[in-house]
Amino acid sequence: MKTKEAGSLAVNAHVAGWVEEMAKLCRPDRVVWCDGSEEERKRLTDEAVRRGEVIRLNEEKLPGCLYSRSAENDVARTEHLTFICTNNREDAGPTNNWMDPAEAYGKLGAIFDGSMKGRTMYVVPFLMGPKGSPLVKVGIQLTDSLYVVLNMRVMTRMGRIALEELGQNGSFTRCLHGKADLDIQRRFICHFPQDNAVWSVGSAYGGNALLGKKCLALRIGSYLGREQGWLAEHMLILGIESPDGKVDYVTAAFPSQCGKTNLAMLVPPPALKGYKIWTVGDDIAWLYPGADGRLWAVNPEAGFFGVAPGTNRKSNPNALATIQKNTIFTNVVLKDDGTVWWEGLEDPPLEGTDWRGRRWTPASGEKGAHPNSRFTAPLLQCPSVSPEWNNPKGVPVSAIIFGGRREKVDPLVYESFHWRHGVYAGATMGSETTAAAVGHTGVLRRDPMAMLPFCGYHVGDYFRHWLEMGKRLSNPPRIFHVNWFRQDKGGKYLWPGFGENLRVLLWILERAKGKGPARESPIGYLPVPEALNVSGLDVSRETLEELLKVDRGGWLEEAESQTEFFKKIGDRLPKELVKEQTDLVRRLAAVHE
Ligand code: GTP
Ligand code: SPV
Ligand code: MN
Repeated sequence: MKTKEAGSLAVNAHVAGWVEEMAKLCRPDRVVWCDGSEEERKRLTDEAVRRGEVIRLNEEKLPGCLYSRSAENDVARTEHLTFICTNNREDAGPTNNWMDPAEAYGKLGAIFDGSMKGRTMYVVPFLMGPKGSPLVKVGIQLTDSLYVVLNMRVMTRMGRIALEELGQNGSFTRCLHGKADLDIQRRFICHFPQDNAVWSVGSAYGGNALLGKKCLALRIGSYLGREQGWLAEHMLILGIESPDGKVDYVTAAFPSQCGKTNLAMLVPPPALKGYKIWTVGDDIAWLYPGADGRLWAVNPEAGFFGVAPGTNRKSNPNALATIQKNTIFTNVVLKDDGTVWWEGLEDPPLEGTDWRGRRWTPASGEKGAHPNSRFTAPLLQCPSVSPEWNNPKGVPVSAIIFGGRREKVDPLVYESFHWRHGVYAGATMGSETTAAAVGHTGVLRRDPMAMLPFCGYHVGDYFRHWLEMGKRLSNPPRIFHVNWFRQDKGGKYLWPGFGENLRVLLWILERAKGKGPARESPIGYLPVPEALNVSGLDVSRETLEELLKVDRGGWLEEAESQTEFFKKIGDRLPKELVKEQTDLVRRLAAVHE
């Protein structure tokens, strides 16, 4: 086996030793170190095209863009095959799958053993977070997938920059990834927070295989955050510039496929001229208490891994502009002219090749793009990218927004009474499941802070950590809850959503500044209908009232179903949250209809 150290890359002995050890296990024909250069991108792309891992798209219409199709059984995260491997089972908590670390290394080691024979092992050093940030982390991913390398290059700050940050002694997350035979029976995504390591085998799908994202930035990140006094969250970060030129920042946690990318890239409707949205991040936020007593947010990523279906010129013009070049499209329809299509983009082509690689026409009655098909694109290509996106310090947060996909009960927006009540609102979030993970869709589940699949330790300790963080902030952000997905009896969305969501954001900002009319209700503060700017909005007064109603019966049932979830958490559930729930039920009971 030859070890190639690309160009002048200086590698510390620690890194070199680990790579050698892993290469001994996986036995690739070659080891290639990635430096992140433009020359390298061209070379690896050519190689991926030659091997059929990706297809080059129409160079005129989509310059620099690639198309990829996954194995049919490998198109979404597999939560049942994802494990937290702490020494003690209790530390993984009731919401995670747990595996004993020794057993996990053994089991996965056996699958990795010799799995890269005839293949190349790429060494991908990467940074999560802006260079020089107090929170920046180095990871090194080993992988036998060129698709993964090309994606990591877009999603992270990859190559030389990461090895420089690491220097001679720094610590890094050891990320081992292999496709093996893509057999779901031999697929495991294992996290070893106590070793700062991730091993993922048998999948090439984004959340399972791009290990900087959900594995490092959220699961390992949340674990480190608890030890070090910060939070790793499944949140977008955006700036709202008002007509007077002042920019305020908010973060929002919605579960997978529940609108983070769309909100992060919002384009104000014509009636709200003068406002501008700046995108800092669309999926992950690292939050830390600043010396000024405020909460600060950093986006650890450098790209978007966004949901394709439903993205169009009207719903998300900024996303569409972002993905015109240097973008990797996965599991969408490949048109015969070398461009792409998905449900909800525009009128369908007469025919094409679907995500399974079969000839497809709109009349076939089947979806052409997989519901979880995705685009991978550089953050910097987004027309609304914030000038602060790479600021090592991050941006100060004025409001935190939680939200889910709820047909009923949850109103359009409410504000929590205080930090503890806001933590309770986040902790008890419910949302209907989507295609981002394998399993049934549309089933209501508790998804605390949108972190159910991503929290790397005991969820009760996680809630405790949130409560403690609040105490460390002399000027904490206010906490809100939104729901863009309320439906009428016919299944039609009551709220137009997308750009119109700015109307809700503006009320939130007003409230965060201690202004904005609201009425107190048992669940929190709600806008009186006049408090929302609805000029030019096609929503009747009746619908608006429905959206802002507190459904007392529904909320009592909601509290009841939260009890089930709380029971599951056991004695690590902070008492403060139980008290919040008791208080909520008491307030609801006191309302006379
Ligand atoms: P992940 O990348 O899986 O974490 O998803 P995400 O939270 O970034 O969700 P995204 O913005 O990609 O939206 C997912 C789906 O929800 C898409 O089909 C969108 O069209 C739809 N969606 C987003 N925002 C809204 C909204 O305000 N109203 C409605 N009705 N649908 C929305
Ligand atoms: C999600 O599922 O929340 C995503 C996509 O953002 S993945 O990276 O696959 O997790
Ligand atoms: Mn996500």
